[in-house]
Amino acid sequence: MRRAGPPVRARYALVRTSLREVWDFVIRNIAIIAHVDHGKTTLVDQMLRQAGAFRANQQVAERVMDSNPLERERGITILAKNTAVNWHGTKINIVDTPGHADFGGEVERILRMVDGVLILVDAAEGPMPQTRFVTRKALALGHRPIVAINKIDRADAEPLRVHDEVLGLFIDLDATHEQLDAPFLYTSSRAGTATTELDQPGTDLVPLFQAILDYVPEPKSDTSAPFQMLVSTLDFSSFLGRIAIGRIERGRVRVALAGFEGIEIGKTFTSVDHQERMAGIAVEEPTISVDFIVNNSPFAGREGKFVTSRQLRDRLFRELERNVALRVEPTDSPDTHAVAGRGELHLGILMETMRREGFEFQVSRPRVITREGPNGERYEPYEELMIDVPEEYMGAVMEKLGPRRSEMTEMKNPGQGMVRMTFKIPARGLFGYRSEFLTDTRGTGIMHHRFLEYGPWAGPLSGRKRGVLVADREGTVVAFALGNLQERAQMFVAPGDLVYEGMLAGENSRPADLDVNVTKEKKLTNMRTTATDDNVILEPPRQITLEYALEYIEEDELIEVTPKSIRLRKRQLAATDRKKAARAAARVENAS
Ligand SMILES: Nc1nc2c(ncn2[C@@H]2O[C@H](COP(=O)(O)OP(=O)(O)OP(=O)(O)O)[C@@H](O)[C@H]2O)c(=O)[nH]1
Ligand SMILES: [Mg+2]
Repeated sequence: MRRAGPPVRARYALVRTSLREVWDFVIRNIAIIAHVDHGKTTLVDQMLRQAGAFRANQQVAERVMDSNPLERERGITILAKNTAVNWHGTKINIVDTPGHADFGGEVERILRMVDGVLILVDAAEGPMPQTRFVTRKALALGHRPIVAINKIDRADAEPLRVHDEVLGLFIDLDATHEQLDAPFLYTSSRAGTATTELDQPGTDLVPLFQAILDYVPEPKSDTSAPFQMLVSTLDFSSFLGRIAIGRIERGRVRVALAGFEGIEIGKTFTSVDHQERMAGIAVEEPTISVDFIVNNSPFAGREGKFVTSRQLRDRLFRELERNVALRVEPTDSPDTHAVAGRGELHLGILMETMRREGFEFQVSRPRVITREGPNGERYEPYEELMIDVPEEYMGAVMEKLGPRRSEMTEMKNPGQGMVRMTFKIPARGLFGYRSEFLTDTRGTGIMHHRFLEYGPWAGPLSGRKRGVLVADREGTVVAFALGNLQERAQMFVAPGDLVYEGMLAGENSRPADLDVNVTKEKKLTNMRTTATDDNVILEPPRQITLEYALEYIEEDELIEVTPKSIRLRKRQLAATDRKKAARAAARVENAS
């Protein structure tokens, strides 16, 4: 897919000199990289605190760098951000990066802007798939990393084992001698301590600051040379248009630059008389795609401010200005746009942001983006899946992953009753697996996956094992009706919710879909049989989040997203239409 979009009206660029200041100063530029949740943002808090960025009595939120509301709610970093501290006269620019695999491309670009990296590895979990990815990129760029074995305060921490595993990873990734010589620190982001020797507990982060000063080279740009800057990331302002952010390799800028046409990531700005390009930055290709469709449910327009096809289209194209891994393609229908991204979280964050802005829309089931292989055959994306589970659940996991066409590539039994398994699995095979996994391991398992490579199409995969309950009419959900249904189903709706014909009301415990009346009142009689009749005890409905919904729905279903609700529905709302379609499909099947 090519990047498509309307022309940007205001083609102005402002060069942000965030990482290389105009004035001369002793500077260190460092990025903190790690697998998700290994403690990057918490460490930045402590670095800011200990370098005196806050007043002694200042109330500071935890994880200050996770400043946008979605980040705070989910407790994860979505956008890389930079901050700076002054450590005894040295200005340390710190870039906090996201650890989730969907945002790996952004980390890769950030690595081009800094002179050093701090690799954080959880002292219990050890190197995880994303640790491997960011470490590989950092080493390939020639960075000499500083390694922090973090969370050593954890009861299950095994810092020495993890130290060895990190060295093993470096060797695996063909680190140079110099890189293998990386300084190792044992840290607790939470406590704000670092030490080089495990038998001497740390008391503060001084050893970390010292390591940054000692091992991260000074930026080597030459401010008197002709100007050259590599654009590594984009931002957007409605006043300025596209904003190019990057690292100035040479020269200096005193004023904002304006009026550049068609700035893209990987392009180089130079002075006119010295036009030398720098090696470009590859922007990662999307692997999954969903349709964004104008909301045409019977409840359309009730809860959102922006609902028209025009508004939806403009909003999606505007997103392209800064969301570089995203693609938007028009389709045959003006009401539908195919939006492609790096994963369910990447697309889910866009949907969540839009609904908070007041948009209403519908989305289809995600599909993988296939490619042509070397001999013209069909290729699809494969993921590396890493699973940690207590031994007793190993069987359950393997039983489910087999039919999903996974292949185990490694199994380790590091003791303590846990098993770590690594699989190669088609991205399609993972759709809908997370919720099954959590059920199968009673919430004790941990799973992570990230894009691995394109490979030959793995063949057909079976879909959802259970059918759904479909509301057969519009109305208000009644407790009495749910009471009768819940024995054979798990509900998605609660009493008082509004439903329409074709909306999904629950999951059937059997494979078939079932049309049900969830608005059915109890027949009123003069006689009360038993007192309990009136008090149905209802199981709480299943919480449907956007990410859950994306994994859950089938091809003949849609997710209706509004600022207030997430509803699941059949594409064909009328039961009669669905029956007709099912009969037609069966005829085709019989004929073939
Ligand atoms: N025990 C312990 N927990 C920690 C430590 N550092 C961070 N945590 C916890 O780990 C969780 C994740 O911390 P974050 O700082 O958000 O991790 P992150 O690496 O920024 O995560 P992403 O940005 O989503 O990749 C939080 O619940 C922290 O409180 C530590 O040193 N010890
Ligand atoms: Mg973070």
